[in-house]
Amino acid sequence: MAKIISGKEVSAKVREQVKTECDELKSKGINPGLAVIIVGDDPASRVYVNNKKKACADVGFVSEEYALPAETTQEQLLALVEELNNKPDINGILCQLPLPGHLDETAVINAISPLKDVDAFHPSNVGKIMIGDYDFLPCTPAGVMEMIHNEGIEVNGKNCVVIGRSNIVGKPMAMLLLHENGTVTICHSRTKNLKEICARADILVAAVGKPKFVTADMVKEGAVVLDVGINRDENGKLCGDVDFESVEPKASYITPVPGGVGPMTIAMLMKNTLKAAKIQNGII
Ligand code: BQF
Repeated sequence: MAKIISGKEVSAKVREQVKTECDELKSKGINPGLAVIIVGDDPASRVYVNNKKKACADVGFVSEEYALPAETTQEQLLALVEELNNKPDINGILCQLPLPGHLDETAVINAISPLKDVDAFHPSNVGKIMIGDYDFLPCTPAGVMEMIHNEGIEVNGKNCVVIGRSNIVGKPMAMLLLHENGTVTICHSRTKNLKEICARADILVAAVGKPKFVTADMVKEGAVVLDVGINRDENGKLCGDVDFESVEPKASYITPVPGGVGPMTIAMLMKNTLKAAKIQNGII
């Protein structure tokens, strides 16, 4: 029987902390502001952007949404980013991904000022994470670490397995676990003996993007299982990368979907935006 780590609860705690600090900034005349760019009308992106705007309102940030039509050109998008880079009342900028196919995501990420890059996708921020001397952490891996810390789970010396090698989740996740002295293995679509490698993990992070990919036979008795997946199952129901029903009895800790890592991602975005406001105002 696993302890189910509630991302709802842990994220509420983080947001409460951010709100308190936001109030302090406001008393000094500083109003943290986040700009969210969304291009086109992908329904999942719309939900995510709404979640971010709501979280901003909850903690007391100003949020500005820039909803651009799907036909927006690269030049128009880059011009908006440049305008926001130069807007003093905007501390954080994020461009909701994925972008429509004709737009160059890398070019957009590179155009965002690293000081306002609250997703931590800019190569300068990615590089800082690699070294371990960073201002911003990517929100999803940071959210997973926050859950681990909140439970008092020790990473030092543990076998950590991350399934998935994306720049947004898998790679930075592995780096954060490494910084805490985990022995880290990254698995991906070409990995041989994936099941065996996963079954050796003390801490298993699933960021595959396939519904119920991680089954009980891939999980060691007493493992900590963190599910980053947001998928729809055969009935259209939201589900993770982990087959929760079968894995839960074997795990010591497990995160649910929904209500697990997802809400943490949003909370960590708030934390990054607060930090951006502090840095830009010379407070840290
Ligand atoms: C929950 C995201 C894939 C690709 C781009 C709460 C979110 C999701 C789930 C959310 C995600 C996933 C976000 C829950 C933001 C997480 O209750 O389980 C919140 O809003 N997320 C994103 O911005 O871009 C993505 C997943």
